[in-house]
Amino acid sequence: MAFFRSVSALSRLRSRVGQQSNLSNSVRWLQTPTSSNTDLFAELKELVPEYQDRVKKLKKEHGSVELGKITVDMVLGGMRGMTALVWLGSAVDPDEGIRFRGMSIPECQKKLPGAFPGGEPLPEAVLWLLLTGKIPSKEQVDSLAQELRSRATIPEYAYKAIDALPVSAHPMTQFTTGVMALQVQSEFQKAYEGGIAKARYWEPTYEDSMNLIARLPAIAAYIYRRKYKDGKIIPLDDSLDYGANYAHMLGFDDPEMLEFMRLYISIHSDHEGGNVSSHTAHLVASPLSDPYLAFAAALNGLAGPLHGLANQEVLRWIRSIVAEFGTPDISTEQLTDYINKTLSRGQVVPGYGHGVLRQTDPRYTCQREFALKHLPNDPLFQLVSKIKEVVPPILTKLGKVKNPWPNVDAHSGVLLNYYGLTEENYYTVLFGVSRSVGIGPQLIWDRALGMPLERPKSVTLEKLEQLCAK
Ligand code: NMX
Ligand code: MLT
Repeated sequence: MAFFRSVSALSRLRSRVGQQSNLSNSVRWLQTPTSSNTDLFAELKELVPEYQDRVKKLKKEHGSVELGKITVDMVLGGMRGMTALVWLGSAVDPDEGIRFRGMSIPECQKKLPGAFPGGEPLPEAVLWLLLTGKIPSKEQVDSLAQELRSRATIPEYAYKAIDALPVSAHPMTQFTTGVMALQVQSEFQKAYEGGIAKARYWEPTYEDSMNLIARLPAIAAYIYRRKYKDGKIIPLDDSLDYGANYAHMLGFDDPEMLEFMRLYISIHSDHEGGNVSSHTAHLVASPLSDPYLAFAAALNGLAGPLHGLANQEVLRWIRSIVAEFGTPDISTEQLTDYINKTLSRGQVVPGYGHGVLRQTDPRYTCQREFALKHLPNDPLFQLVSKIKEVVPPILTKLGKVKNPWPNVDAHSGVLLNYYGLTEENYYTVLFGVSRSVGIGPQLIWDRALGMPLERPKSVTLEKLEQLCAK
C-alpha cells in the first residue's frame, strides 16, 4: 500500500549540510517577500545565525531584566499570566487575540497567498510565515506544498499500529498511536545516536517536523475512514494543496469544504506558546526528545475537554439542545433555561471562556464571517448565533468567569457538520493536524536557539504557607 519515499530525508539532510550558509542581515519581521528562495530549509539556514545572535545578546546584556513578579495566585492558578517561555510564531493579546508573526487574522487573509486570488490563506503560507517571519510569495508556497507532498508517504506499520486498536477507540487515541508509530522514522533520534553536534540539532529537527506535518493528514484521514467510513484509503492528490488534500483524503471534495479546511488549519495552527498543547510540545522536546515524541504528548493535552476536545463538546452540547426541544429554532427563554441547567449540573458551557483572551476570539469571528457568506440559513449556524447572544450575560452574572465570550471551538463544529463531517468525536483530530503547523516551527527554533531543558521550581504547600506568613 505505502512505501518509504525514494529520496530519504537523511540523504536530503546530508546534501543540505554541505550547502554554504548565505547570511542575510536584512531579515527581521519584514513581512514582505524578501527573497525568491523557494527552498524553505535554505531560507531558514540564512535566518538561524541572526536569531542566534539576538538570543546571545539578550542573555549577555539583559539577562537580569525583570519581566514581572510571581504571585501565590499564579502558582496556585495554573501559572496564568506568568511570562515563562519564548515562542516565535505568534502572540495572543487578551483583547485583540492572535497575531501570527505580528499579523492579525484579517491581515493574513489579505496578505498570505490563497489557492485562488482572494481565497483563504493556505496553511503552507502560514507555515512559511511562522517559521521565517516573512510573507511567502505564491511560488514559495507552491514549492512548500510540493515539498510536503513529497514527504507524505506513510509506512505500512503506522496503519497497522492504528489497526491494533479497536475501532471504538477515540480518534485522538488512534491519532496519538499513529504519531508514535511514525516516530520510528525520526531523523533526530538517528542523528543524535550518530553523535551530531549541538549546533546542528535543528537540521534533523527540521526534517522530523516537516515530515510530521506532511504525514499527519494521511494518518488522520485513515483514522476517519477506518472509524466512520469503509476503511479504504483515499490517496493523496498531487494537484492539491495541504488543506484541500486533507479534506480530499477524508472523502470531501466540495470546493467550499476545501476552502474551509484551508481556513480551519490556518487559524488553528498556533496560539502562542502557553496553551496546553504547544507548551507540552516545547516541554517534552526540551530534554531533546524528538518532534514525534513531543507532538504525541501535545496531542494528549489537546485531547482534554477544557482544551482541544472542547470542539467535540460544543457540537454535542448543541445537539443536546436540539434534542431537548425537538428543533434548533428555540426561544431566548428556552435557551436561557438550558444554559442554566448545564451550569447547575456543575458543567461548563463549552466553547466559552479562555485562559488569556478577554474578548470574542477572532478565530470565532472569522468562522462566523465564513458561515455568513456560505451558509447563512443553516439552522445550527443560526442557533450558534443565538447562543453567542445569550451565553455571555449569563456567564458574566456568575461573577467568577473572566471571559464570557466565545472561543474558537464555539463555531467550528457547525461548519464541519454543514459540509458533511458530522462525527464530532473526530473534531479534535482536525485541531491536532492544524496545531502541527504551529508546533513544528517552534521545535525547530528551540533547537536552533539552543533552548535548554525546561525545569521550573516547585514549592510544597507548607513552604508556600511559611513564605506567606513572613
Ligand atoms: N462555563 C462555565 N464556567 C466557566 C466557563 C464556562 N465556559 N469558563 C470559566 N468558567 C469558570 C471556571 O470553571 C472557574 O470556576 P471555578 O472557580 O469554580 O473553578 C471560573 O469560571 C474562573 O475561570 P476563568 O479564570 O475564567 O477561566 P480559566 O482560565 O481557569 O479557564 C477555560 C479557561 C477555557 C478552561 C474555561 O473558560 C472553560 O472551561 N471553558 C469551557 C471549555 C472550553 O471552551 N475550552 C476551550 C478553550 C479553547 N481551546 O481550544 O483550548
Ligand atoms: C488554543 O488555541 O490553544 C486555545 O485557544 C487555548 C489557549 O490558547 O490557551
